[in-house]
Order: sequence, then C-alpha cells, then structure tokens
Amino acid sequence: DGSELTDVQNYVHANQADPSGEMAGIAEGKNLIVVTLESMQSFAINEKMNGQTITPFLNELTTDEDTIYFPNLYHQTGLGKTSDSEFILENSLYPLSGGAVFFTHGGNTYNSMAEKLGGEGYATNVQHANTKSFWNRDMMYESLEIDEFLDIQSFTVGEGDAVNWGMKDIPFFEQSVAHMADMPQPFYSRLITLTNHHPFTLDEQDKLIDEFDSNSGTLNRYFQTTRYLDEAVKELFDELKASGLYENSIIVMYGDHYGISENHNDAMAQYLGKEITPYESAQLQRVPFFVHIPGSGKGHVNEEIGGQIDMRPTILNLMGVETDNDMQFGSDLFSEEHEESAIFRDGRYVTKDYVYAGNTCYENGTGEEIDPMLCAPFTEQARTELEFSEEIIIGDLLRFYDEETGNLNISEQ
Ligand code: GP9
Ligand code: MN
Repeated sequence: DGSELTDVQNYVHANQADPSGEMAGIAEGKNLIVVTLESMQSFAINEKMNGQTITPFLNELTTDEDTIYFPNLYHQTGLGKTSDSEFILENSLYPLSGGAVFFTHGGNTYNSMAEKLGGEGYATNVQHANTKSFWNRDMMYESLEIDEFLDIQSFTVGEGDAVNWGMKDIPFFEQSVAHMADMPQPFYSRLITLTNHHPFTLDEQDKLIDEFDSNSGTLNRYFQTTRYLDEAVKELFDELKASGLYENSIIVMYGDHYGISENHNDAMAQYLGKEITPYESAQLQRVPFFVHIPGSGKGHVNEEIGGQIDMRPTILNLMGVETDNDMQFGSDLFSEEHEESAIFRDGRYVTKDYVYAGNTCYENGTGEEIDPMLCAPFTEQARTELEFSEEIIIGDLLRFYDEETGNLNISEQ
C-alpha cells in the first residue's frame, strides 16, 4: 500500500547532498540538449591507437573553457543497455538486476527529468533513428512524460546515409538540429546515436583512422567507429552554431555503457599494455560525461568519482530546478557534499579508496588486493541502495509520492 516507501524516503533523505550554490541555475532558461554517446568508454578519450588520435574533437573539449569533463563517471546499466542509461538519466534510479525496466515497468509512475522540465515550460522530445518500439521506448516515453518521440519515421535516410544498425550519426545530427530549430524554446531534446554500436562496421569513406591489430575484430573496429562518433559530435556543434541555437543551449553528453565486453580482455590487454584484472575491468566501466555551457567560462576537468545516477541532479541544478524532495539516488557532482562513489548494477562499486570487484577488495589507485573487511561496510550499503531502488520500481511506489511536498499519499491505491 505504499508504506514501504517510508524507509526508502528516509534513506534517500539521509544520503542527499545539498546541490552546489555556485553552479545553481547557471543554465536556467537555456535549451538543454543531451546526447547519448553510444558505447563510448572513457579509455579512448585523450589516447592514441597506433599513433592516431581516437577522439580529437572530444579531446579538445576536455580543455575547453566552457566544458566540464568528468573522467571518473561510471556507467550503471544492466541488461537494458542504452535504455537503462536513459532510465538512470531521467530518474536517478538504478535499473533492474534482471531484465530491462523499459520493458518490465514501462507503465509505472515516474518523476522524470523531462516531466520536471516540462513543468518549467520546456518542450521535450527524444530523437533516435530507430523504430519506436525498440526497447519499448514508445510506451516508456509516455510514462516519462516526454512530449514527442521522433523515431526513424521523422528522418530521411538518403543514399549512403545508413550503415550497421541504420542511419549514420552525421546525417542524424544534421536532421536533429533541423528538428530542434522547429521546436518552441526553451526545449529539452535528447539525441541517441547509433553508429558506434556492435559490430562496429563502417563504410570505407567513414573510416578516419586505421583498425587496431589485435585478435579481436570487435576491438579493432571499435576505434574506427569511436573516431566516427567523435567526428559526428564535431558536426553537431557546427550545425548548432550555424542554426543559431548554440548560444542559448547547454550540451550534455554521456557514454551509455561499455562497447567492449570482457570477452575481449586479451585484445584489450594488448592495447592497454596491462593485464585486465577484475580491478582493471571495473575501471574500464568509466564512460565520458561532458557538460558544455557556452559562454560560461566554467570549463575544467572534474575528477570527482560518480555514476550515471548523478547526471539528473547535476543537470537539474544547472537548470535552476530544485530536486530537494525528489526520490533520487544520485546527487549533484558539483556539490561539496557529493560522496565519491559509483555502485554498479551488478554489485561492484568504486569509492575514493576502494574498488570492489570479483568478490575482492582492492585499493583504488594501486589496484592492490587489500583486507576484505575494509570494503565490508560499503558492500552492505551498496546492497541496501540497490534494494531500495528496486523496491520503488517493483512496487511502482512513486504512485504514492508527492514530490512537491515530500508527502506520502498512502491512501491512494
Ligand atoms: C537501439 C540503440 C542501441 O535503438 O539504442 O541499443 P543497445 O543495444 O546499445 O541497448
Ligand atoms: Mn547502447
């Protein structure tokens, strides 16, 4: 009947960090553009492969005066892959331990970022060049109160514009910006890319660097499709500037999940020049997170350890939207009080001091195996947190919650 929510609310409240005052509202009233960087992992940023730069444009952004780059943000997705990352972004809840929440709980009550911004007068949409029903997006987006879903039917796939799973990212971005130009402002538009997806195939003319030379064709090609995605992002920025939308928008980009699974550890070890232990494997779950605020001068590399659940509170604080009463498990990455940690969906976690993976406690930084007792308290907290989040989803508990007041409406059935 919703009474389970009391414990969850107490936990969420006790663990909340006050958002940063310095960053509060610095993007208020601006358009919000969020880009999902398919399969992009942080290990490729500011690195080379056989002497060739993998992500030249994103590398530039890491030192740009208007860009904050987070190198230590971890993905927290499970079986729902891209859709899990969307779920985390919109709700600051963990996805499920089994199955994709977009499929299993697509009809629940949520309090999404889109709903919050909609309440502030924002027009909201998602743009993605795939069929509507993939990952049950069409259903879930209704529950997330996203006004409009521009799927493949809203895009024109010209000759040579498709590869791998479908429309290439460059023509996709060109048309997405045209769609944005038609939206009433301010808007929140979310763009989901597709080209940098397993099996990472490209047309010859889009291969801007060589393949790698390991025994894994997957990893070898991954460098090329990542390079292509970087080029597409550069194109997106150019298009936004040409359309006049750039100055009045903030652009947030995040990697959704790993592209290279543990099946390719030998090849990955060859590239990184070190053995892929469970410790290294956990470190490879880092995905890039960029916050680009034109004209802000706020650019820096922010080493804070965090997870995808921190994206919603971080973004909404920048947008000047309060989340004090929201049932969110993350917190503002710019907050002094933000706790440096990331709990993975499978129970692994990273804190400032420890990495827990493969049932082993490691020292963060050195990767040395240490006394498991040191990790024990946090292992327990990680389990509790994942359980509370799961309870909300399984019980559809946000039905009983009024985030305006923070009151529980236990009477409502
Ligand atoms: C499909 C795209 C890729 O529309 O988002 O999904 P993934 O396989 O990465 O979850
Ligand atoms: Mn994906």
